[in-house]
Amino acid sequence: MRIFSGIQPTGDKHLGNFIGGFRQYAQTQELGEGYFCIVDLHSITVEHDPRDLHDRTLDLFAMLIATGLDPERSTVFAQSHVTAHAEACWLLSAVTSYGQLGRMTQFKDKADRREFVSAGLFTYPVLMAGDILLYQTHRVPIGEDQRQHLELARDIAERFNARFGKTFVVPEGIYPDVGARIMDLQEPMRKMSTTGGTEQGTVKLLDEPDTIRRKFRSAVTDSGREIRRGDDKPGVSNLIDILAVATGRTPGEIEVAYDGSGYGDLKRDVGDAVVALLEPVRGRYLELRADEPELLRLLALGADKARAASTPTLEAMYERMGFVRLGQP
Ligand code: AQP
Repeated sequence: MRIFSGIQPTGDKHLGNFIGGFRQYAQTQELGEGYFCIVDLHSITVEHDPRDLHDRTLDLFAMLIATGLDPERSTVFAQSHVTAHAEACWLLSAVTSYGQLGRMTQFKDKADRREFVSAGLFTYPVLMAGDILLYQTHRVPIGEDQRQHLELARDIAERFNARFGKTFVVPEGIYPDVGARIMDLQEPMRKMSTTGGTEQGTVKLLDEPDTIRRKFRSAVTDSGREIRRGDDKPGVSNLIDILAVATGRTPGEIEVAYDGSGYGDLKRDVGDAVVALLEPVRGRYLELRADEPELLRLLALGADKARAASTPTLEAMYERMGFVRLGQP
């Protein structure tokens, strides 16, 4: 089975990315042949600082290894090192509906928040579809926020297959049982996010332990005193989910364990559990990040493996669409 997922080297990575992304990558690499991509081409769809993109790409690569990916076993690489991704995006744009792209909620949210809306922000889901389809992917571990983009990738694969002959596996998403949508601690009606969240409500993977504890202590809770999940309790539900992920217990077990306790106890314990979860990651990350030549060696290894795996699919796309191919020189 082939597994693919991508993550952007934009902003500071946070607890939502850890639960919907990093943690799932390390788990799913055990299921088969894993491809994990730093989607740097996606990061230029909003205004970016070139120096920042460069450094954050290396930061993210170190973080992917620190959170459990094995670059010798899985293929861990940067999207811009494999030109097939940009080519596949253009070819697939021929079978992508303009109307469907305009209905993507992430596009609408991000476009609403800025004056300059790039064409890349609009076509981003086509690039993402190419990322996934190039590897004949069966499963895509992602958070709930990416569900709509994955549905679009499935539609694109089906449309291409119907029009030009079976070329792609139609991929399925894998979403975390608990924590598929981690919410901002200060505004629990919106997802924890690099660009759309609050500073105090976003727990960053590299925050100091005291900062993490403080952010949880000041988390917004709900009216009432009971520690239970429910639509009327978005803040407490979010804390229960986070504690469940950090301790390996179910949300139901946590509700029982905290019956009669106050919100203060819950917030303290979630903070401590998240510190315990992230502290070893932070240590490993700092060690890996200090050895840049080794990171570059591993990135080159990933790029070679990704090129070899994606070339046959790209060739099939060109041939089936009717392009003249020149064969091997
Ligand atoms: N709040 C979240 N809860 C659960 N999973 C999440 N993911 C992101 N936010 C949450 C998952 O993290 C993976 C990598 O995402 P990304 O960094 O490539 O892009 P994103 O989804 O756009 O993340 P951000 O930080 O929320 O960025 P912006 O600021 O662009 O909105 C994905 O699998 C995603 O589902």
